[in-house]
Amino acid sequence: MPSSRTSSPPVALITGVTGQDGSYLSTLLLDKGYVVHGLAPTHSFGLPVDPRVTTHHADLGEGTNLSAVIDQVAPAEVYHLGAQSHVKVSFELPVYTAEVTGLGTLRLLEAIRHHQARTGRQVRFYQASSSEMFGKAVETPQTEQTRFHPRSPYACAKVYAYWQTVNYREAYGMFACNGILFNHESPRRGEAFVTRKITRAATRIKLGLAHELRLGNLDACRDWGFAGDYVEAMWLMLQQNEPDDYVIATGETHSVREFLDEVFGYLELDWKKSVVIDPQFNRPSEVDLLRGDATKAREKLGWRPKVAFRELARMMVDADLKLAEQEAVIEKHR
Ligand code: F7E
Repeated sequence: MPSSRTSSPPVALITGVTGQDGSYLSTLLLDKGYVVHGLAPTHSFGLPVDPRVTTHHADLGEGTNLSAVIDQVAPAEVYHLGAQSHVKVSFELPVYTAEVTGLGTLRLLEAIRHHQARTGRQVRFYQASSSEMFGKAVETPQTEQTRFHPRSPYACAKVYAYWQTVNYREAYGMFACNGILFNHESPRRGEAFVTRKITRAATRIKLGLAHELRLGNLDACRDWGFAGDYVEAMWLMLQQNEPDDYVIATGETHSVREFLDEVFGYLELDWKKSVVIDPQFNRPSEVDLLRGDATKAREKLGWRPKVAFRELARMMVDADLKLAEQEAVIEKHR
């Protein structure tokens, strides 16, 4: 495999290391014997980083510091996961989202291109592309061939970053891949995303710590997989002989309502008694239905999702129940 060509351990750099995917990917790479470096913005309030990861504070909004980190770390592989990744927030901060999620990718690609030119060393690049690029999807299921129709400033920024990644591959022969990942969740998912918002609230309701859950559109359908499975696909893409783009998905779609059924049902609760529909959580333009076809990843990477919808929902509930129990103890001693 390319990463183990030399006898010294391979070096990887992960942007967005404090996020859900950064956290799972750090563990995966450390377990494989990599030396892992992570990029975290100075203002990050993300997850704790594994102490074996060397963290660098650099910002995707500024190119000079990215170049300095690339030169210092000299990574064999860069996993670009950093972004302003919340779709609803991108409607409120469209320019910031374009700067970080769109231009941030270009800044990083430029830093890598110059580093390669100076040192003659190849850097393999993974771009966290998103199913949101399909947006108002022209066909279902979506594949690598499906035309993009982005429906948010976030999705537009991701389309830009996708094409820059393809362009650097074609123009400069860079080993650059797009992983078009459909929604992927876990107990480490941020609480502003709908799955985790639901599992946090439902478990708190179960223990009497909360009584209400305010949500937007319950009819939206997503192809939800487990983040731990998806980071493995990222790594596999960078171990191939040729760079390419891959859809990563489960092939199943479920509505937010179905996720509520699953979570509250598992807790033996009726969500209709607690959920309040609140228009403030609606988006100006919604993505109604996403379902991915990961045939190419299965055939070329040998990748398959291991965790199914029900198992994923239950895994998240079990973890959040423990969190809620701790909160209940603190509450009791107040
Ligand atoms: O929303 C609906 C909402 O914010 C899912 C990001 O990781 O995956 C994620 O984007 C659906 C939407 O994820 C609430 O309208 C209803 O239809 O969990 P979400 P997302 O927008 O699909 C893709 C692949 C990415 O790349 C993104 O970075 O749920 N929904 N009520 C709600 N959503 C939220 N957040 N909060 C609600 O109260």
